[in-house]
Amino acid sequence: PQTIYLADYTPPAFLVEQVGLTFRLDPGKTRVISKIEFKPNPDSQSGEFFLHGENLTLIRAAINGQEVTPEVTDQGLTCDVPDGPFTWESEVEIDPAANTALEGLYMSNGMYCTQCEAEGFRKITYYPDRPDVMAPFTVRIEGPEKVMLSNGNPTGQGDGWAEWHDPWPKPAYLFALVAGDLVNHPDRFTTKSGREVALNIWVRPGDEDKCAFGMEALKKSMKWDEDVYGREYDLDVFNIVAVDDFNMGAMENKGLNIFNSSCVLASPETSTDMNFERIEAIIAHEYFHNWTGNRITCRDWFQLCLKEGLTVFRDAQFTADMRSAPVKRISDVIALRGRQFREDNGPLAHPVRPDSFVEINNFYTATVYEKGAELIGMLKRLVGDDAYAKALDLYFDRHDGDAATIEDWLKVFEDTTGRDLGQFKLWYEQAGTPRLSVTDDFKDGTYTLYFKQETPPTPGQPDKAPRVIPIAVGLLNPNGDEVVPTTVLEMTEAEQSFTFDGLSSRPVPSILRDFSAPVIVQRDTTNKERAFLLAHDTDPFNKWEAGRDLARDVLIRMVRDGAAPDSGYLQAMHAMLRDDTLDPAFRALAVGLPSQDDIAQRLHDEGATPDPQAIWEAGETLRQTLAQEMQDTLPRIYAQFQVTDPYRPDAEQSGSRSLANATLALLTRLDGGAQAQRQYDSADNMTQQLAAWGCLLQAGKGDAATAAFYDQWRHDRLVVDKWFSLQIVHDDPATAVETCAALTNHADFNWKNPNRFRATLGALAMSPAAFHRADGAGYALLADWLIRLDPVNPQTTARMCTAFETWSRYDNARQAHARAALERILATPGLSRDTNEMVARILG
Ligand code: B3K
Ligand code: ZN
Repeated sequence: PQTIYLADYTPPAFLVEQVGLTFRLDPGKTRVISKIEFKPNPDSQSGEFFLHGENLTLIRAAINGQEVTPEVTDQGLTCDVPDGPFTWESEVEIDPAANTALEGLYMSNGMYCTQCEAEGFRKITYYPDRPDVMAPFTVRIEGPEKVMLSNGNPTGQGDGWAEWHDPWPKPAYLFALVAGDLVNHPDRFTTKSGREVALNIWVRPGDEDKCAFGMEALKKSMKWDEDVYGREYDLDVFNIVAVDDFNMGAMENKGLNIFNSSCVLASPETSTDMNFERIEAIIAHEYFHNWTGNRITCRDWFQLCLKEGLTVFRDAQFTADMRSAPVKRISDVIALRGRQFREDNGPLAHPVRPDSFVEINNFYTATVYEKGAELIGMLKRLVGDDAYAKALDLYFDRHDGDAATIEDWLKVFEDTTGRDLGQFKLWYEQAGTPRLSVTDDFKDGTYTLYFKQETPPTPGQPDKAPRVIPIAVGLLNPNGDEVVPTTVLEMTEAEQSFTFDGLSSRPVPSILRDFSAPVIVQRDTTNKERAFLLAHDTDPFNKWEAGRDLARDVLIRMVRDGAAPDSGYLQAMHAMLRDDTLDPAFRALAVGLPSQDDIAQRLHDEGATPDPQAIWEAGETLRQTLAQEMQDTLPRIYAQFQVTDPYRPDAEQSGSRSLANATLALLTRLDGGAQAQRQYDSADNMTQQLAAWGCLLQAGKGDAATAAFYDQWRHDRLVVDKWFSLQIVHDDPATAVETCAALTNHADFNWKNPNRFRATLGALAMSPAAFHRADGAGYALLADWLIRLDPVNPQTTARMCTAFETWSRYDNARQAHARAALERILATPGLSRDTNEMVARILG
């Protein structure tokens, strides 16, 4: 397979003025007729006319009305073309029904649907399928379907046809078409300048009652982007479609967002509070792409973080505004550590802006998305809120209609602030998570913080230059008062110190407040100091972080030294849980433990070989001990945070439920599941029902609820996904592999549906002690299924290979099992480019 390099970028030889497409829909034989106005690109020297095309049957091609016979390969076609502008026409046949890869035009439950990002449009027709070729599209769809949608505004429809026109020039990856027997949930929005926009969520008949929440989220997003970024919607309609078979969460096609049904359909009975929050965030994310991604797109796929990092940052700001900012920040950092730090510290580490790839679909990663968003947050912190707002205005002004680069992005900040962002750019170019070690010193009223930054080598990047790191710091008096409020220290050297004068006593530092940079802080400190910060820090993030550090330290001592759970930690947690001045959602987060994966990574960093089973057991023991420590408090908190009002998925109610359910999980360790069973029996919403069932499973008392849950929900595919996944996640790691294997034999295990596959095999991959079982059974089962799925759906297969990315942390026997599984995948004849690249990188 060929490697593509950022350094090899050249501008397109031809630009497109207009695209006209006609689709004659037929499941096995869809005809796509294109008429495209090309003109030579004055910025290109090449002159070669090349159109991408894959799995297309070319019926006919013409230039300026004259039939031509292009040279066709399995990648595309070339053809002699006249000087100057010309009209290209082609007719191709494609087979949507056979398209199980879910890329290009495919079918899901009898409905036609497209997914073109990153390079799926070339499976629909011959086209320069690259994001720097932007054009207005006119689309005609012919077929018997009741509803036929494409991008832009509707321009006409009749018996068996519909026409759409999208006036905004767009790259082909934003093209979309949907056709099927769909029903809509309609609404309206009036933009700030008075444009009336018709809004619709399109779903399969029967799902109409699950659209209201998504619609509210859409309207809030539209309003928020006007208020906060001054960005208004620019078409007369905005359509969202829910589809069951989808490789990822959702897609921001211009005016026609397509969603995995799990990321838009919601009802209190079938969706948890977390589902609601995620749906709101994803709807916002895709909507925000209209400006950051669509109006301003990426020059090439190396610039993916230009749209994704910025849009994740914007959706996080939105959620923080709609809900609780500290809770959102803490949850995001938990996710960042769980997925991005893990990636950044393993064989798949790559820069936020990669400089090469084999298959671009393999780079829709936590690094591009979540670390990409962290970089925007750092930039904002460095230049300040006002300069950030000005820079964004300039970005939208200067680059509207462009296919832009990270250089363009940084330049608007440089032009706004006069700052040189050369060093900041390293964050886009260097992979790896910097380690920030901190020591301090107090003398004659002066407190000094010494910082040292170091980034471990990552694949292809042995040496790293120091980066600019915004370190938000506050200082507390020993009595708990804040003596120095949050100050951003700007570290630019490999080693650097900062002083604070005029202090009467040695302060306690609160470092990296609000998680001001995606780094790992290393500091020798005491659990006494951590408990002090947990009690007194004014920064909610660091308050939570202090508890997390404590828990991590306790767990590591338990695993490494066989120590007993530390009583200081237990008391601090107990005090925190009882503190009614604290937000319940915060308390629920604070009482949680660091992930097993996090502990494994820390042990590995210390040079130890982590034992996944021992880590799991330590977590169990610690939870049991916490439950005993808090046994008098748990029933009170559980009762206090029962919600009696009608269900609302807002921050307030979901915060109460999350604390009550965190308490229930601990209570279950004391009462063997009695309370959980009562909650299960009386639950009238999925949050309560699922939490209770999870507790019962954990306690080994789940059998009756497992059967009842299935009977109740077997008709609802999204709930059945939960049914598959929870049985594995809450199983004993000794048997979870067998549970997973048995579920793959269940009649409802439709493995070609990505949601169901992820609910089952993905659940195993997310359970470290089970997946990394000493006998290699977890590795073998996943490898079996990845080998089976690869020819059907390479994208989902490749993505799930990341389960193996930590394999080299473990002992020799486990490594040998993992290597055998990976080599078995790699040796599969006809393995996709996607999976081949992933496994080869993981093996290193
Ligand atoms: N841009 C899409 C992701 C496309 C993934 C292609 N393999 C969704 C999003 O980030 O909003
Ligand atoms: Zn996105």
